[in-house]
Amino acid sequence: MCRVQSPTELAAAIRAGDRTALARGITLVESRREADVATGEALLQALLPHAGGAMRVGVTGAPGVGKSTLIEALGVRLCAQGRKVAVLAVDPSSAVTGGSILGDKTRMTDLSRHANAFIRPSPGGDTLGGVASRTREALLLCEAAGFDVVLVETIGTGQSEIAVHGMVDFFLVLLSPAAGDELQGIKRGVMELADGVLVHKADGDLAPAADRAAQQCLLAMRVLHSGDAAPPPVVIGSSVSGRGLDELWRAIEASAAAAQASGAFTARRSRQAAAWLEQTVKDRLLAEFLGDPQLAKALHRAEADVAAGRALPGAAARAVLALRRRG
Ligand SMILES: Nc1nc2c(ncn2[C@@H]2O[C@H](COP(=O)(O)OP(=O)(O)OP(=O)(O)O)[C@@H](O)[C@H]2O)c(=O)[nH]1
Ligand SMILES: [Mg+2]
Repeated sequence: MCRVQSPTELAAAIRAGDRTALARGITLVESRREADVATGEALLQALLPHAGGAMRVGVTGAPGVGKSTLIEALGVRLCAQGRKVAVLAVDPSSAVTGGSILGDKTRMTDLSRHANAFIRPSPGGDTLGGVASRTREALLLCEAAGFDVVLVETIGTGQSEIAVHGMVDFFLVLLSPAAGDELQGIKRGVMELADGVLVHKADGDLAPAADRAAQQCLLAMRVLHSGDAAPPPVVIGSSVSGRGLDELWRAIEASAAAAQASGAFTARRSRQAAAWLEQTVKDRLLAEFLGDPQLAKALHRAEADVAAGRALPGAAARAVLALRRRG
């Protein structure tokens, strides 16, 4: 039986650790139905004072590098230590299909069975901005529900990495053992964002290559962070053998402790909140703009003119925006 709950009742149930209420709350804030938007915002407002208490860790890396496997292995360890672990994902492809990646959920079977774990696949959305925004809100809800670790997996590459970096306290980049040979090819931007690197799959035949890759990565990180007191940690590990996983978590905690002591932790979260506000304003302005059929048509026409070389982008943009002011 599903009774209709007010945002206050739902907030209380979420804070009391009711998983069904948490899942329902996340569905509510993910919803784009007109009727749900105000209720979702009221729920977030009620829970915001109780959010913020988790260690937020983003996990990124090339497809197949083992992000989901690591999250599961790390998650199971943390749960066994009595931590409450939530797993979220940012999947830009779900923005296109409107669906969500369930493969990760089915793969994290051990973790999903654990009483201390909560796994939520990526929300659907119109844009990456929409998906990222909903994941942030889900993250806040998980914190209010008492989860003390939130692990966020980036699915796919590119923009989702930036989006996840903008919502976590520690951004972990996974490299494959073959990365030693390919380090040049790895996007410098992602390595610059890294708060730490795990050279993954360091087991069996891959172990020697992983050691070499870690050496090269360490050198690269020293160059990238030559102005910093210390370069981000580079750990060698395997989610299959468990090698390096405790070391990895200790490195993450040490980094968070240092950032907390220096004030960088709070400053980063403040910056992220401000950037989120700005992004939301931009997204809503654009949605509002494109929601007007006449403006959308004018924009399409302008795009065709610019593409065909009949108009200059700056002048065409000004002309389209002028229509909005008149309207
Ligand atoms: N040898 C070895 N294989 C691993 C390890 N971790 C993951 N794998 C394997 O690597 C493959 C990909 O693992 P996933 O965890 O799905 O990788 P992912 O990065 O989440 O992949 P996408 O989400 O599709 O980008 C699977 O076949 C895993 O079994 C590891 O530590 N050692
Ligand atoms: Mg995965």
